[in-house]
Amino acid sequence: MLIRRSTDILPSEITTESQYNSRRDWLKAAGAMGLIAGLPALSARDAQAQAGKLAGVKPNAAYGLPDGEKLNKFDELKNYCNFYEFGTDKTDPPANAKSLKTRPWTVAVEGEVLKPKVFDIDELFKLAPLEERIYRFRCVEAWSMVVPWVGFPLSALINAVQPKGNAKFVEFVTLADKAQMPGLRAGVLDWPYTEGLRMDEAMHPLTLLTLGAFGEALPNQNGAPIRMTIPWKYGFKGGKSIVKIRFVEKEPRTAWVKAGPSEYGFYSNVNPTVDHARWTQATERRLGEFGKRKSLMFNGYTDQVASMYTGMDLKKFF
Ligand SMILES: Nc1nc2c(c(=O)[nH]1)N[C@H]1C(S)=C(S)[C@@H](COP(=O)(O)O)O[C@H]1N2
Ligand SMILES: [Mo]
Repeated sequence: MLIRRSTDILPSEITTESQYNSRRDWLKAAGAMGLIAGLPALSARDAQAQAGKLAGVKPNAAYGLPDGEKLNKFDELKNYCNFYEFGTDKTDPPANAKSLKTRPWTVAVEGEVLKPKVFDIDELFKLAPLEERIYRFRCVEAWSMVVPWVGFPLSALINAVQPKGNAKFVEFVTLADKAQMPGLRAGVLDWPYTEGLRMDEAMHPLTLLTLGAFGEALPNQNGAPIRMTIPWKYGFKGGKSIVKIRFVEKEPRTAWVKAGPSEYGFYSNVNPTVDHARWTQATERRLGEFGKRKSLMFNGYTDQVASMYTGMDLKKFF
């Protein structure tokens, strides 16, 4: 498959998935040998050959390929999507999201903060250094992927706007534009799609304000130009195509909690011991694999996140 989408490129310029993956293998080996510090993610030659790529992305060695895992393919991320604003079938967003206009784009950051601000998307791209981080990604529907996301910790944005002491939660509001999003005609959710995190979760270093994947800006169907990735939670926590970030005192009622309070909780931590009302969460199917694998508590991120939930009954706060 082609990483670049433009039609006027020479065959010699095309970067294949396997070339991308072999570069990744090299980066992983180099990282293990301590060679990566200060190395730009792409050589000047690469940057020229791959005009669609994001410039200046550095792999964060602390979030390399998890042991025993394999990257999914960019095509799998692009072609198997949940983005109900463009339709409820997995192939609707890749077919319909072409109409999404991602420039100009602003994100209003407001609520209980000292410095509310409307950010232009291109300003956000420059707010903090862009990192590549490979995360496991687990959908509540019991499928999963391993994805190299690009972005920076949400904490960088939070620190820039200075939340007040009474800001206990962060709410993410995503675009709901009937002119661009054919799925809004269906009342499957109470639009706009909203999500939220507790403040400590939002400040957690794993919580990634996400602007790209596989070295490129996000494809429209994956939530361009800006989405959230919270790797220890089910995928639906990661709202796509965000237009507003609000700091609030009370736990926000999210779109999925409104749609099915007995099926979707606010916390939504990946938890193989708490089944969804209609199916098991003990196992999952990794895209590209046959059969099932066992799901991991907190999606494998227990060491980093469990302390945030000490003393909480995770069957009650699911
Ligand atoms: N705005 C919006 N964001 C969304 C969704 C959606 O329907 N609308 N679906 C969620 C769900 S259920 C999942 S699993 C992930 C899917 O992300 P992906 O298609 O990029 O893998 O996006 C999440 N973010
Ligand atoms: Mo999902």
